[in-house]
Amino acid sequence: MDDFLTGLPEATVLRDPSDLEPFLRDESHVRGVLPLAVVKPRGPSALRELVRRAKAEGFGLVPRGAGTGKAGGCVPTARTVVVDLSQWPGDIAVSAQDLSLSAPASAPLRDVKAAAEAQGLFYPPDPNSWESCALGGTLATNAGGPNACKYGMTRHWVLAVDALLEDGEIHRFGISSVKANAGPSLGQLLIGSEGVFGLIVGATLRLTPLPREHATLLLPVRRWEDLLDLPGRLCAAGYQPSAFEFFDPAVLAELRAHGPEEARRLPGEALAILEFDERGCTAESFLEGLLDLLGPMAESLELASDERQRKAIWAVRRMTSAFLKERHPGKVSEDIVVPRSRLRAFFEGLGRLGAPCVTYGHLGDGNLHVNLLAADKTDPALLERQLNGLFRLALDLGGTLSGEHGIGLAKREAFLTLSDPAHIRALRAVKRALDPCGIFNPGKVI
Ligand code: 2HG
Ligand code: ZN
Repeated sequence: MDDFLTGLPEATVLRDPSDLEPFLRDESHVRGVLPLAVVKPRGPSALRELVRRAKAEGFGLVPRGAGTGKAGGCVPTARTVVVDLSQWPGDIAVSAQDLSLSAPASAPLRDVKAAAEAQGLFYPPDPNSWESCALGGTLATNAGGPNACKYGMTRHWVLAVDALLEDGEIHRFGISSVKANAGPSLGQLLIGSEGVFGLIVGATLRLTPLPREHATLLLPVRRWEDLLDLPGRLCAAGYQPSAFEFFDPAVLAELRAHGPEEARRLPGEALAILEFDERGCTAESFLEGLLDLLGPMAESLELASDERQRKAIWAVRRMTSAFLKERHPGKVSEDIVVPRSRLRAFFEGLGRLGAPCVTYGHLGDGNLHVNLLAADKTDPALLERQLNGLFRLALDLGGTLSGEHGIGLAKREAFLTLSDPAHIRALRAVKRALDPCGIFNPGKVI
């Protein structure tokens, strides 16, 4: 077993425990165990050999992008090798004619978005980590962000997937067109599978013309409950914000008291950030219609007057997760979803649950980051009850326990316990069919 990785072609292999240490974590609260090794493949022969040796020696393969995941999907479990795809080769190529972009898993998401923009095109998925994450990680986790409330999740922007399967070869699922209907989509099955069916090494993505206008609004409110019906009311009136974020009073107060300079000026008891990006959204007529709809809430509305202001608003929103983590290192952050029509019922239920928590996030699509700030100081059995109560509440309201971060290790127990058993049986049957030797990301999700 000692030399099970000797002579691996086209790969860098790390074995020294001090080199392995940084791979034990992602950006969740979960910590993995020391892997047998970290392998950085640079070509198909490395993957072919890894699969062969994983089967022969009985170790698992844990995919890793930039390690910015929020559910522990890429942290190593027992007897695994981390497959760090950061050196996987390939270029980013845009086809303006096909409105598509192909890129390797190693491509930074920020470069993918920039390559599209350079041609006047837009790749909307925008997880909070978009400036530091790798495309591969966003595909494996089906990442989402503020723009999901208009544009949907990563999976809605993937035309084709290149993935390593258990035969040791890379296969392509999908084509460079939105119309492809030859049987059920294995590509879509792989997106968001967190590497349990195979490893995604690249993809062809769908693009759309780049929005040329943005209306970015700060909407402070005196009674924060007033925000809760607004996402639904906007939609029902034909408005579709490209982002609708919010801070509850506790998060806003903490940002204002201890956050960066720009956060200290934030108004309101609670605050929403609303953004529109359709043509004409900066025209007076559009804004007047919106003011009408907002009624008295519009009194203290602030419109970002230029791109600098818009960026400053987003900078505060984007740093909120890291800011709270720094102030409350032992916190646990969740990302439940409820349909936007059930937001009010959700917060009523959350109050009844009595778990000490603060909330911010993607109000526009009902995806809420409920943070238990003192999780590390809470009795583990009580914490588990609080989290299960939160998940059950979301499920009872027709929602789910993860909107964008995935299941990984962090939510595995809850996912297995709270899901329809038929769902888990079906997923496990697929797992057995695609990964009969159990080499792909063992111990995760299912
Ligand atoms: C965000 O929306 C991210 O800021 C991170 O999804 C959320 O850390 C979190 O809870
Ligand atoms: Zn989020």
